[in-house]
Amino acid sequence: MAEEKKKSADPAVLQLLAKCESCEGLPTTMWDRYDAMQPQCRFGELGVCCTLCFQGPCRINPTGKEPVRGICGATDYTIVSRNLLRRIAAGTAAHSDHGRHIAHTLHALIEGETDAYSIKSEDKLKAVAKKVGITAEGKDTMQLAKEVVDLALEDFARQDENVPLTWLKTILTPERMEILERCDVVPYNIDAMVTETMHRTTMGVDADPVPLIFNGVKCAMADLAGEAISTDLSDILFGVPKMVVTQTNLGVLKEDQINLAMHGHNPVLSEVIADMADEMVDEAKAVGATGINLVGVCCTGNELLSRRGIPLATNFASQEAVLMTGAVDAMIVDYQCVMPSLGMWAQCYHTQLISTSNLCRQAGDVHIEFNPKTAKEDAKRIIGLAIEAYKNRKETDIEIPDYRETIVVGFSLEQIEEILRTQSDDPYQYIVDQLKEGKIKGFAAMAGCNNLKTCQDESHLTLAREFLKNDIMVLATGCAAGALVRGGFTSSKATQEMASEGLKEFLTTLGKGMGLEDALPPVWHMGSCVDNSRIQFFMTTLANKMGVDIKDLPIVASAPEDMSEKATAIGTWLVASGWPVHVGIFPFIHGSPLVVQVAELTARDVYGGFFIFETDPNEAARRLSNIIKHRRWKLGIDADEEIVYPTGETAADFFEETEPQKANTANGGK
Ligand code: NFS
Ligand code: SF4
Repeated sequence: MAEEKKKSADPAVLQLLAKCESCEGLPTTMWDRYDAMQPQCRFGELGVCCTLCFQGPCRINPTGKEPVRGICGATDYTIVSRNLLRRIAAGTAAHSDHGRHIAHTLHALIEGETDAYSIKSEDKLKAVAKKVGITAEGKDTMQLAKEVVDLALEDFARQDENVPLTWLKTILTPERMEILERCDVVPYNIDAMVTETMHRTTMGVDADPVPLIFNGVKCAMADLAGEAISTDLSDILFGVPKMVVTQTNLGVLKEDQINLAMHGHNPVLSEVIADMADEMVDEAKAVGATGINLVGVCCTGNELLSRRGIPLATNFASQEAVLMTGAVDAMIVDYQCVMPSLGMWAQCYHTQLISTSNLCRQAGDVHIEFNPKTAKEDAKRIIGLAIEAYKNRKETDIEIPDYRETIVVGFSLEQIEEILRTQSDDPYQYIVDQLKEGKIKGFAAMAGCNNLKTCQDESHLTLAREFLKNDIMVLATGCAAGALVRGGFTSSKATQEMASEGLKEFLTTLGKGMGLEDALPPVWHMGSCVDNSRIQFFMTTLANKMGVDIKDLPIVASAPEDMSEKATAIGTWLVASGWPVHVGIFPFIHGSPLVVQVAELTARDVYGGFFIFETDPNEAARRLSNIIKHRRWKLGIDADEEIVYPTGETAADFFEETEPQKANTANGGK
């Protein structure tokens, strides 16, 4: 019998899954449902199933036998690229709608319609204003904020197709802007890009994969702008993350306190809940609890973790496990990556599942519609429900796995610059010098989700371990960051145990510079998924310093456990910005050799960035590390003898006997 596949790298999750297996009458877990779903549809997996019109579903035979066209005549590349584009549009819609909601909240504050918020970072407001070309002189804070938010909202409303998105221009090198202009992929309006993508891909519009894919890139660039708006405005409203020591994993739930788990993506409500919780401690005590314990899940969790040091309970795949502890009095969800199964798990316990956005209702939820104008009252009602629910807790249900990791997080770009300034007045020159000296060989941005096609978190941990061995600094966001904090990668102990000599020296110097006894962690948690814009801004600034473009920097990106459409949008703008991007789960495009070729090869000729589809994390780490070598060699930093190709393959790869192309067998299937 085949050995049972390991479900998670996190022992806390394994403990709860084992508890559930031994219990009668509990609902299924995501792992059960994954198994029940096997074998999954090969047509869907290859992206060759079309349901764009009701003549379908049509599916193309990937072996080249009939049918090679859908009923309307669409071939594999048309179907695959249309499906791909719709995923990019969905991801863009999600990120940018999130940005818009923050903008509306800021707007409500400026108009005096809410007392729940304030401008927490005037410095950031000024910095953002400067970045987008607004002068601060002679303007009071609210006036300046109004001009910034109006300009942000204009990126959703502009009708002049010749004016690029303001937030896009600020985050790309001049050379990159030119490349994008040459390819005609500079968006002027975020919403219009989503609309155009949906229009172009509707039945009987674009059938040519080339303009289709370029349109996908254009839409993804709008996604980048939407993310940058989200990050910038959130920092203005809620403060810029600073280094903070805190804890993570399911052991952060407390048996003697009211546990509120905040899940989703948008910090507008969770920030107010965090403000209000202090005011309600007496009410919590009145029902016998010793206090109110806030924890985060997924990216709302990452936002709270970065700005307030509120412990992160877990990441995407184990969101059900948070409820399985039986210790959560209320789970509050805003939107995105909220599994529809949460309702049935909440119903097994005393847990209140509280939805707060009319975009994201759940079966079995209590719905408290969040509104910036009534945010404080909304937050209090929510906490009140949790306190009520606590009375119904059953001691026998409770099992909080005793796993807690102490972590250092909060690496906003502003924080990173402050750290580097302890060594030099010119923080970016300092990085350049360190790269040249070889203390650090490059940077790996690790992002993206969990995906049950692989053991939870395992690929994230493997890749990070390999990067750190090779003097490559890791910058992490989203559920990749969630995996790495729980996996013990964000402490000075991790630096001692896992970092190469050069990296260790670099991090120890910086730690000392900050007046710490120990080294900084070797993985810098930079925030939620929209905060990938922080990483992009970092690298654009570094490239400008060096007088090169992102395509020249010794940097790579990896989403080893990608799951969401949002990850597809991010991967696409990264590639179009010049990043090599590894993806560990095949994104439903391998039914069209042409689309795969565009993603892996043509993209490199056009943008300098490209995708690597590789399910084996060790192999991915090898190629990504090689790409960093290659780029260093091209920059003239290292004159290595070994020939490494831009895609990370070495000469040996082409001569050794290799396994048959994995690309033809998506996710190891047949
Ligand atoms: Ni990103 Fe965050 Fe996690 Fe993936 Fe979902 S929570 S926005 S999409 S699963 S990283
Ligand atoms: Fe089939 Fe064409 Fe309709 Fe798609 S658009 S379902 S390929 S007929």
